[in-house]
Amino acid sequence: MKSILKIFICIALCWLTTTSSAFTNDEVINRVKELDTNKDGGVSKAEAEAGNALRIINNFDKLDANKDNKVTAEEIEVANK
Ligand SMILES: [Ca+2]
Ligand SMILES: [Ca+2]
Repeated sequence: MKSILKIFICIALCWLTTTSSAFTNDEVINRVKELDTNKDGGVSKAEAEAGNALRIINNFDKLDANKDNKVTAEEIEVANK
């Protein structure tokens, strides 16, 4: 009975870690589109805050590789690698 519980916990942990890791490209693109309310192709800090995108807000300076004050899907993908 105990070993079954262990296996179950292991599966649950594995599932959690894989799903909470990097988004797939499609998810990133869709998320950026959703957040990019002025449709300039990138997410500004204000847009990230409006959409409550904590991952982007917390890592904004790191994600914005070309320092144009907006984060594009490409920049997020590069940072995820
Ligand atoms: Ca924008
Ligand atoms: Ca940028």
